[in-house]
Parts: sequence; C-alpha cells; structure tokens
Amino acid sequence: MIKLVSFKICPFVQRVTAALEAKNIPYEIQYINLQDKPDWFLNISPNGQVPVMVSDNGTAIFESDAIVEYIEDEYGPLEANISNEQRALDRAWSYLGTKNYLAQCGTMSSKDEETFTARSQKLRQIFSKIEAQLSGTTQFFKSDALSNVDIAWLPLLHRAAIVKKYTDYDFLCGLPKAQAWQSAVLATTIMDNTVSDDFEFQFKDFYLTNTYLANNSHVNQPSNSNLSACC
Ligand SMILES: N[C@@H](CCC(=O)N[C@@H](CS)C(=O)NCC(=O)O)C(=O)O
Repeated sequence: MIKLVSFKICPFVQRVTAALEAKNIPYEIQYINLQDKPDWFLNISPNGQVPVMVSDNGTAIFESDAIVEYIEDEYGPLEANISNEQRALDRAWSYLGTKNYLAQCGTMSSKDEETFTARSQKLRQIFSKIEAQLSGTTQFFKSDALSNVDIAWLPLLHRAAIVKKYTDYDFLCGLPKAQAWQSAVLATTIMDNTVSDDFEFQFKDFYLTNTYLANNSHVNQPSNSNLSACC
C-alpha cells in the first residue's frame, strides 16, 4: 500500500491526501516530527520536507507537485477528456494556490498588526483573482465536479474557514463567489479524511495561540470589502 510521510498541519500534505481521497486510493500515513527528523526520512527526502510518498514499488517520491502528477499518471485523471490546454490552465490555477500555502501560513503566524496587515493584503490580491475567475454558477472552480484546482485550493479554503470560526477574521470577506466555493469544497465527502482527527486542535495550537490573530479576535477586515456582505 502507498505510504505518505506527513506532518499534521502541512498544507502540501493535505493537497496530496485530498488527491488520494478524491480517487479513493488506499494509503497509510506516517507522521514525523519536523523538529527532529528521523534518519530514515532524511535518507528518502532530498529536500528534507514532507510530503514524501512511498509508492507500491517502494519508490520514494518527494515534492507535492510531482506526487499529485504521479497520482494522475498512475491511477488516472480525476477528470476525463481534458485538453492539453485546459490541463495546463488547471495546473496554472493550482500552482497559484499552492504557491500561496506558505503565504497563508506566514499571515496566520504574524505576531503584530503591521506584519499581519501587510501579509494579509498580499493574500487578498490572490483571493480577489479567484473571485474574478469564478463563474458563481457552478459549485466548484470549473464545474459541478471536483477538479485538481479544487484539490489544490482545498488546504487554503479549509484554513481560512477555521480562522474565521475562531477569530471572525475572514480571508474571503467581501468575496461572495469565493465564499460559496469554499462552502462547497468544505462540504465534500472527502474533506474530513484529508486531515487527522485532531487537526483543528493542532492547527489552533500552532496558529491561533500567541499570534496577532489569536490576540485580536475581531481583527480588521480588508478596508475595501463590503463587511455587511460577509461578516
Ligand atoms: N515544495 C515542497 C514544500 C513542502 C513543505 O514546505 N513542507 C514543510 C511542511 S508544510 C516541511 O516539510 N518543512 C520542513 C523543512 O522545510 O525543514 C512541496 O511542495 O512538497
């Protein structure tokens, strides 16, 4: 069986578990402590990072982009009959999401208002691009069927929902199509299985303890947003 080496609150891992869950592929997870990486892990992970997927053949594959592409190549695409052009576009929108995982982590980790505001504004620009791209007429990014783009953005949307639940800060404030998309993605049957049972506890412990978000449960929403539409 496939083995996934993981860290509980890593968004790159969650993208991979979402891709596996979406295709109903069985796998086992091994969690490691990133502060004290075991030698066996360092021997199979050239970048020293999770996720690493060990395939059925025992091959260790690193870098989440490569892992997600391997899942498609090995187990078949999530969507059939995608043109090369559309696949390239899907990858581009996916990369826009994954390239902002660390930006969201950094924003949530901010210790003071100035840092939080600067970082959240950058992230806001990205979510605004998404708002402009969404049609508002389908459940998911492109249609009513889950695609790779939804899978790539799922960790960002999930974290935004938890932050909103505990702090009232909404990364998607004033972006109604993105909010509807977030709700649809979070309501999918795969969602719960993309993280461990104690994910929310671990997430809160890391990002919502002793951070600007944690200490300011009513942090300012983006100044150009329509507060009444969302908060
Ligand atoms: N480019 C990598 C990024 C993965 C990554 O940043 N993983 C983090 C956890 S979320 C990690 O392992 N950090 C430990 C380290 O960099 O030493 C990928 O897409 O797989």
